[in-house]
Amino acid sequence: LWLRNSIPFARARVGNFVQEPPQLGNQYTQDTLLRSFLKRHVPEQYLAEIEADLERFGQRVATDIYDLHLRCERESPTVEQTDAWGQRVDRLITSTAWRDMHDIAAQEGLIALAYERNHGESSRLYQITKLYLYAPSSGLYSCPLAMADGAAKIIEFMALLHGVNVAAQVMALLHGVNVASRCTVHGSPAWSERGVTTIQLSSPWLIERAFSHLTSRDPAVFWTSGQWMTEKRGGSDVARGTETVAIEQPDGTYRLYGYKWFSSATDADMTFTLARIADKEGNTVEGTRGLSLFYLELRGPDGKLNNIQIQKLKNKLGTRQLPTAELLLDGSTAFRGVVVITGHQGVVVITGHQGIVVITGHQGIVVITGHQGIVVITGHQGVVVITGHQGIVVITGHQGVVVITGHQGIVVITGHQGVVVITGHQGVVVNTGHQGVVVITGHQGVVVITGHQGVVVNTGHQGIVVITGHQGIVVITGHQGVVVITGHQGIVVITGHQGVVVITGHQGIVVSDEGRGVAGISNMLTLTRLHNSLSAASSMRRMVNMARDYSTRRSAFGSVLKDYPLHIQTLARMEVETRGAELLVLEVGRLLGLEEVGVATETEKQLMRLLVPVMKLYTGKQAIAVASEGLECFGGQGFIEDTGLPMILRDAQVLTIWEGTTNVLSLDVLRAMAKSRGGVLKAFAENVGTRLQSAAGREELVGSTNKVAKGVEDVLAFAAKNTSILETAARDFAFSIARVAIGAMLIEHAASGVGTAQDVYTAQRWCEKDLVPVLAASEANAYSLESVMADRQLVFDGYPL
Ligand code: UCC
Ligand code: FAD
Repeated sequence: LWLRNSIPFARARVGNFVQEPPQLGNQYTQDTLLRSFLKRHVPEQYLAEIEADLERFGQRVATDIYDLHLRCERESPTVEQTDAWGQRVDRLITSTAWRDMHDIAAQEGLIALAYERNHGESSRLYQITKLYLYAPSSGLYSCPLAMADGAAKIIEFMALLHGVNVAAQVMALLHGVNVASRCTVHGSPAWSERGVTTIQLSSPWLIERAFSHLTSRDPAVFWTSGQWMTEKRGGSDVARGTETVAIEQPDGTYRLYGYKWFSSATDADMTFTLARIADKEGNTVEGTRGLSLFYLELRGPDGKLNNIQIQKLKNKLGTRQLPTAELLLDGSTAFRGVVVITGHQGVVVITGHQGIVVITGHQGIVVITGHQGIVVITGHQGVVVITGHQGIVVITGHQGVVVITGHQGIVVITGHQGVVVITGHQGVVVNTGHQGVVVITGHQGVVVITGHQGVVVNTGHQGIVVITGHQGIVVITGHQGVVVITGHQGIVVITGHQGVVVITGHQGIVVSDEGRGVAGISNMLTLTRLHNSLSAASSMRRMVNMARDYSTRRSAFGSVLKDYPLHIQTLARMEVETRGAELLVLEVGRLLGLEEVGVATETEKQLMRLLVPVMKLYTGKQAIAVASEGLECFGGQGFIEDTGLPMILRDAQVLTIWEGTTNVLSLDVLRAMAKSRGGVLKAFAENVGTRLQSAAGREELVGSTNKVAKGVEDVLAFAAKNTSILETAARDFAFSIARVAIGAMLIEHAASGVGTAQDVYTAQRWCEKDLVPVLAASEANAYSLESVMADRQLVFDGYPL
């Protein structure tokens, strides 16, 4: 008996020692670089509020959100293709944890923050920082959020084009004069003083009411987006890979037929995708010129898929939390034009539009005439007049007067507290059953009227909006003035406006003109690549934080790990990599924020075009290396799935593949150089110079500064001298830009008012690297024709080619 009780390994007893697991602390307060970066860049007026939110959120991502994160991996999605009776249903089953992530994303404003612009030029940085904290605890919900952000960006982007003054047009419209004529006169001071914003746009494509959903903070309203580019033939080379065809329908919509080989957002509400428009004979244009961009919603109001079949969910190395599927598009309805107007206080007049109109939270007058499509108006307080309409009208939560005449379609009016007049309809009227005038007053319920031909007018506003001949998307939010849009064929997004906006006769830059699909989706790529990089940097940060904590809890050979200089050196090297990636991502996020509020310089815009692919390709590689090294810091436990650690490495592996592989992004760097005729490199050199200049006189940084200065010279000289081999050298060249750029940023940060001794040390360590690997490889003759041939022979040695 004595023996049985005293031996700790008998029966159910497995020994007394239990290793303390690593603990997650507050992910914001523990991140000194993140805090000092914000302190350096966020104006005083916003800093305290942002910091308080991040500190609260930094705790959440280490506690309740982290628990959901682990559950998302354990309860990965499945698909039920048929019901019990064999009926094809393609039901995607996701975990409650995954769906909770959706709600949290909305409530925390993880997309909204960037578009509300409540924090000026720091709005985007604030959002990026919050996402940075969130990503490693997101159960990969960061992925649908990336695409939602990219989709919102596509829509918003359309607002930045040419200036057009239209004072005369505004007055003409106000006085009922024909407004269809074009006007491209630039702004007169009189109107500028009154806050006139003029925008000229184009692009003959329809879209939907996505923007307000994508940027909502209400979980019931918030949408995520997909991004369907990859098909079986190719994901990098979409120009040759895309086989999906789009067939135009008599109502102006399109039906898409194709096979999307990877869809990581099968539970998304909407998506942007590429297809080739077939002409009447069924012919399509090959190559990139044949690709157009389409908007589609995945499910109808009944929840049924939009003629989409989920063929299967992919069996993946990582990202198992994500419902990545192969999708058959079998006549999915897609659109090429949408008008979205939210939070407006004025008059809206929309005429001759062919698409979808969504107006929410409006306080004013809306007039829509000659429209052929769908109109949705919610939360309106004013007058709505719809005439000559051929489609569907839905009006909810209205408090005012609605007049609908000559309509041939469906009208649904709910929650109305005012007067509704519907005249001249030629169809079915539910609730009234007449064929003449319908007047409904003091109604507080639902009115459904079908088969009419109508229009919409609203009052109670503080201004005027007129939109005519539109074929695209218009989003106007927070407006207090006059907006006139005529002859539009594209997307317009106007937010936080307090003046006059006139958009007229635009046919300039296009997001999705026929054949401009790749250029159209490139805005989305910029955003998703930024998200990819912030996920890379933050997964490195998470790994380092966990390994650092573990080093204080784990003992070996008689000491805790933290007391072994060799182990600390390993952690320190990981920390330097992490800080480099983190700073690069924060800088690009900051630059994007400047661009979005219109204060970025031309140099900064050029720099961003260069740094986005560089950042994406470089941080992806770093993330894999740090995740791998990090797992080793936990010894055998790092290999055990239940710890939640191996998933960091498995998920990091995708960061270099999706959103463009390393080589493809290296080639994108060359594309950016070619398109800007070297402008991006010039901007890069100028920017590095400015950063280094800020460290002038800092003795301890002189060595590092000299190395980076030499590095930028070498990069420029290499590009100038080696144009013929640049493609072969593209990867090393892009790595060189990344290392030099990060070096300059680390030096600048160390030398700034917030820099610490650790920042100086990080900069020094970083600059000890080979900053320009392309030079060493070139000196070793790596890009010569002989080497290319030798590489080929080596690779295929023993292989029957
Ligand atoms: O993988 C995907 C989703 C994964 C899940 C989401 C993860 C988000 C992060 C989450 C973190 C947890 S979606 C699939 C992503 N696929 C790609 O990234 C495709 C990679 N391949 C490329 O990037 C290629 O370089 C292509 C597709 C862009 C090449 O197409 P083309 O048509 O052959 O290229 P062109 O002819 O050179 O360019 C066509 C136009 C040009 O405009 P113009 O004619 O005005 O000069 C280009 O300048 O597109 C323009 N363009 C760009 N513009 C091309 N790339 C860009 C760019 N990056 N920025 C601006
Ligand atoms: P390929 O183009 O076949 O590339 C193979 C190799 O060739 C790569 O190493 C590449 O770098 C190299 N290569 C290609 N061209 C060149 C060249 N010119 N010079 C030198 N090297 C070259 N796609 C979507 O559209 N939507 C999604 O939601 C989505 N989700 C995904 C989820 C996961 C988990 C994964 C793994 C992928 C997803 N993808 C998605 C697809 C992804 O974007 C593509 O796989 C990726 O862009 C690469 O394309 P590919 O598979 O055709 O590779």
